[in-house]
Amino acid sequence: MTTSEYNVRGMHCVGCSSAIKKLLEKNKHIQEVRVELYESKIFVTYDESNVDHDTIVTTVGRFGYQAAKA
Ligand SMILES: [Cu+2]
Repeated sequence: MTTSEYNVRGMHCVGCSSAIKKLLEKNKHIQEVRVELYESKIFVTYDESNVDHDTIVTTVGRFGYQAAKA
């Protein structure tokens, strides 16, 4: 497991942050998502042999949010 930090654009409220968290945590290889709403950051803990940077960015992007590795 490893944890990566991403800056997320377009995340404005608790609804956004919980949507992002739920969406990512549907992936069984993602163990935990911690959201810092006011810093526009997420911290994703995942199994790096099954999940990569692109998977995380694409998943978040599906709801119209733009994630970039911090
Ligand atoms: Cu929102």
